[in-house]
Amino acid sequence: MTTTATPARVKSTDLGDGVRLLTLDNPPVNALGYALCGELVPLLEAAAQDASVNTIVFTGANGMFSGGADVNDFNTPPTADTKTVRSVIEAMERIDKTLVAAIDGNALGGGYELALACDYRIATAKSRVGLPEIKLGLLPGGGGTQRLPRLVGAYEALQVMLKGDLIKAPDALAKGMLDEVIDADVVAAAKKYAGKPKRRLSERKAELGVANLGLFATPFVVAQAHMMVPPEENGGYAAHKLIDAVQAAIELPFERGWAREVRLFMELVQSKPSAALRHVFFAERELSKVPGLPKTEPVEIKKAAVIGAGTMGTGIAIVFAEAGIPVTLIETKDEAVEKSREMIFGMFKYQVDKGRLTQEDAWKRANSISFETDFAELGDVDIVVEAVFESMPVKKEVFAKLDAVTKPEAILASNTSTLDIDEIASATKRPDKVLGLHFFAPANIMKLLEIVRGKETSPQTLTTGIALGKKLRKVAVVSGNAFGFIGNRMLFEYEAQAVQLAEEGVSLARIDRVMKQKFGFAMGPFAVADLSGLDVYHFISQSQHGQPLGRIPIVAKLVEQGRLGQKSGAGFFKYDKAVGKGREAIPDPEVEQLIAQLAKEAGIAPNPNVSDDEIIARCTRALADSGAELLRTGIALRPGDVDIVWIYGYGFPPHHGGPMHYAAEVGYTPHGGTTKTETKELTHA
Ligand code: T1G
Repeated sequence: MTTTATPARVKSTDLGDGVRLLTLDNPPVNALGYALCGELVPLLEAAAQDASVNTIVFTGANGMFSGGADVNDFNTPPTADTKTVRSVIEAMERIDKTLVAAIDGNALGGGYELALACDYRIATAKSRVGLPEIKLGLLPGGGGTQRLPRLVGAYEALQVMLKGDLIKAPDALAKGMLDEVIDADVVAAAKKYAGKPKRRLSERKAELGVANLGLFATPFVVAQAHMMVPPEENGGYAAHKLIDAVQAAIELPFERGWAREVRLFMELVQSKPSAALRHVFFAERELSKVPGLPKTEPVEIKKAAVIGAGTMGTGIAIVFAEAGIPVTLIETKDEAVEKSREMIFGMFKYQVDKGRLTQEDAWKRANSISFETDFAELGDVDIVVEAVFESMPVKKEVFAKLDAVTKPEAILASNTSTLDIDEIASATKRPDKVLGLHFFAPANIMKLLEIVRGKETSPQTLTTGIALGKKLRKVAVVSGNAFGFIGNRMLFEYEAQAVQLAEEGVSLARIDRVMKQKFGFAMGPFAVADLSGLDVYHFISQSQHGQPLGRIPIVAKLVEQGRLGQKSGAGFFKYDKAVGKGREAIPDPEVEQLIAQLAKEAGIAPNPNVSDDEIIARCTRALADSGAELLRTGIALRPGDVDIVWIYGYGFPPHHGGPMHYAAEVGYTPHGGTTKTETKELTHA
């Protein structure tokens, strides 16, 4: 039986003049997995023994240097003889020859740590370097916490590693993270360093890198850093360990600092926050894989249109413009057009002020948004996104008109957040070209996009929606067509549970404080309700045969009193323009009394002394039960999809991994559902 040998993951070639080139070749990102490291260490040892070699150059194939260690490996702890990134870097440290990193593409995590173990680092201008391990709940475990402070100073190193950003080569050069940035063949440029003197960072002392504060420098900088990051139990676990590792780089000899890094890394890699963040990393990359979706080419979107220049419609138009897709905004009311123009130019001016866009690019993008009043102008657009009032008759009228004026292959999308895509599609002769594109407000800021597949949405239309989501730089999740799709369906259950706790006598402020400060949500449930608008909840419960949020009609009562939330100055909480610009939630005794009275009338037994943990359990179980129902009915494809919706759309703390991951982590099995990874064909409830 012929065994096909696995292609080598590291290619070794001699460039002459004593230079050996080692090329990392492990598509798609040259991840430094155990297997690759197992090939690399012997090649390093061979080069070290080879008297004809005086310099080793490292580079990467596949347009990439290396995306770092293979994140999959962290679930299988290495055995004594497994070769890891650390083994590679220790082998490099022992080599008494010149080591040069020739970077073309991304050099991240262990990839950049490999470069740090070299004597010289050269990169092409398009390359990016960085140590993003913090985003996985880890710290650089290949010597990065010890070498980077020795290269750029501890203060700068902390900024780089605590943010975990990918740094463009010119900026990295300015920081001292690279020695040269070129726009030519980086391996040829690296050859020029052949035979140059060794200069290992492990032999240097780490400077603090801030204005000399004398004796108090290190304790002061370390204490400052600890204060700047969230508490360990609330998303800051890895950050505090990272700071400890950098403190060791300042205070201890290299070998002892390295040993401390190894110990702290092992703690983190086995931690729940890191398991959660690694789950999020892979779940996000699964989103675009729809089981059973036939492979088709997406339709090219060269021109778009948005119907309705309200806040959402304008935000959506901005998203298209930022992706370089010209867009026509259809709006009949002059004052709406004026407001929309202001929002557009204000947004692009902000980008220029923040240095994210040049004046010229901002001008080009802003002017790629045109305004029209007549649908007749839409004859050549490739996609239309409808963003008009949330009313089925209004939407069906718009879709009928679009069906008549746009070219037959144009895709017609609705931004509806709750209405039935199939019914909307029935207003057209092209239901195969209709889908939902549910943006989250503000559309040009929020990353989440729900792509809602109707019964007759064709594979090509869905594939185009997914490709468009990527182009618009959104985190796009495919949903089946049912009330509330994924996010809002679960939000309804979550808010209902919060209301039930309030009915039992737990104060709104305490519920919000527990879910925000203790559990880590960006906002508490009642602040969220006030932000979205209680009239929206009231409208939804009316459209669900009047089912109130919770067991008492508190929302209906508040809406009756005109308490619509932040936008009306009062909702579950009060808001005062003089306090926090009218966005700070102020408890209102009137509301607490109204809830108590309604609960008494409904005969609900008071239970005000429920513990914080019980509040967290009840609210997170409501999410998991609802998510499991969406998985069981095929509205959501995978538990990871549900997790991503809630992290990106509703501020669920990423270090808890999302509602489904968190339920599995605490051992809660949702009613009638599952948290296991079961991918299903999308169905249509
Ligand atoms: N390990 C395993 N798989 C990875 C990977 C990694 N590090 N990076 C990417 N992939 C997979 C990804 O799952 C996807 O798989 C495919 O590659 C394309 O990825 C010891 C401990 C490099 C900027 O955090 O930021 O080093 O879906 O869609 O948009 O100190 O991937 O095709 O099956 O993201 O072009 C630190 C993580 C690791 C970088 C490319 N490194 N990766 O972006 O492609 S820990 C990171 C990225 C570490 C050491 C420590 C991005 C990218 P599939 P993609 P992309």
